[in-house]
Amino acid sequence: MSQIGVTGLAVMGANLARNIARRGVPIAVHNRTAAKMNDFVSEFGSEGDFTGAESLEDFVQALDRPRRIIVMVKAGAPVDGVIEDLVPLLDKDDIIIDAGNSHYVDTRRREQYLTEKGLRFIGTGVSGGEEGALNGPSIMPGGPRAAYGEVEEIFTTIAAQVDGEPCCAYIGADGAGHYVKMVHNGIEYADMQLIAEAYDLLRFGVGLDVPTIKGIFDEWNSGDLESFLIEITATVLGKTDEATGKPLVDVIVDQAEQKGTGRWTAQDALELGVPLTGITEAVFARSLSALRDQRREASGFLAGPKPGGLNESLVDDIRKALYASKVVAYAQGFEQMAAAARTYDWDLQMGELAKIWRGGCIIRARFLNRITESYAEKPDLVNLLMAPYFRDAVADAQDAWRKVIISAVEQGVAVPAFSSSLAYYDGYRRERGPANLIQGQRDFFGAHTYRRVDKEGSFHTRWSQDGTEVQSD
Ligand code: NBP
Repeated sequence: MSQIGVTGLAVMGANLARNIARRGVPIAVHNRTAAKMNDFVSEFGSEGDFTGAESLEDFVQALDRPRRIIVMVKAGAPVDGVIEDLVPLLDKDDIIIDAGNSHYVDTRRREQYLTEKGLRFIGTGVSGGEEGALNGPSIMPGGPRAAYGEVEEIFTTIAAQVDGEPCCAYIGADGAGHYVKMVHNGIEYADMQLIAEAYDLLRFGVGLDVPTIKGIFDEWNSGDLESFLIEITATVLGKTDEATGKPLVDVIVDQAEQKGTGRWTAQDALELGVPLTGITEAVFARSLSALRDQRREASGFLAGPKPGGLNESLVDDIRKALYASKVVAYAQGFEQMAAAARTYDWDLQMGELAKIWRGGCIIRARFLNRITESYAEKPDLVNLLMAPYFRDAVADAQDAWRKVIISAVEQGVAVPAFSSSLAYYDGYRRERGPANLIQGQRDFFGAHTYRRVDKEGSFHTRWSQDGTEVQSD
């Protein structure tokens, strides 16, 4: 009998199944299109104890009870379809694990539905792409804690390991795991956009060639910015296109696609009222990149400075600007998770989250240790920028950060994530901002009332009458 099963053998499910089998865990495998399962078993069957099942019935029968079934199919309706097909075949307390990129709202709904049916549901985020799934991903499981206890050993064994600790920890009830994975992906969007802006400035502001920029990213990867994304940026920049002999980046179309997790993160930030500017700008930047035909036309129509001529001394300032903006993107992402924890009643352990992102996942970075340390020092930290380490890091970087943004604006190089991060920083550190004026305007046209700094209560000025102020409660 198999200890666990995986249904859905596209790239992620196949690699996760191989990862599990390679750790000596007997595993059953299934795919809607049976031929894919048969091909999989022929190719990788020697890597472990696989039981291939052509039907869902055979798959379920091959599993020890309580059954543990990982569903790794396309997010959305296919997950519901697989759940519907599985439910009549399962027994009380069996566990369905949705390890795809499901929206946390769907996960909450599915968990409630399956609980009513006497089944248990774990919605788990899995990060690290195909390579991570095979060699050790970062795993973010949510659902009933007792159910997690039944998969913990397998999950922690297959997860990436950093300093002897698995990059897997129980996140919280119902949709918490998928929520945290969603924000992880949002941070990934911001991180990628910031790196792209740095590249753009180096390339078209400073005027460096691609091999030189590759070298700069290699160098940055040995300092505070050390991370998977900086590392692969250097690798991508170092790749030459065989057909043309040009750097591969120069023949790749400049339209970034998206599968939706960044957009979900931004949408939820709007719902929660969290100022998630960095991630949201990154989503919008991808949307703008998609307008390729319009951009092509506008490039010959709209006026602006021609980029170029920035001094090479700006290179290190760009590194500092990237670091400071990245701190802001993480601060905002963590702020959003804290707001979600309050709203959805999850006991999220912020330091633990940073810890399980240190390995396996796309945003793995040296920097994450600092986040874990900051939360260890102050578990109720309201914002990462208020941690002494990050306060000092941003203070050190801020002159360079401002200089880079000023130069970018002068040169006409769009740096939406750099500049929105700085705007957030400047807004956050203001004791008194300009929203008093907005309240005055709202009271003028809609009698929405305002509060005063010197008295309790709500007030309204009779703007279009005698101009006197009245207290409304
Ligand atoms: P895909 O997202 O491309 O999904 C393909 C799989 O879904 C195949 O096994 C396919 O079966 C199955 N499937 C579909 Br489509 N509709 C189905 C249905 N109605 N009933 C049953 N099975 C159905 O696979 P993936 O790229 O491996 O990703 C799997 C999950 O992991 C997704 O949620 C994805 O967002 C997430 N994820 C992906 C990555 C990554 O790097 N790719 C990283 C992290 C998370 P078939 O063979 O019969 O068509």
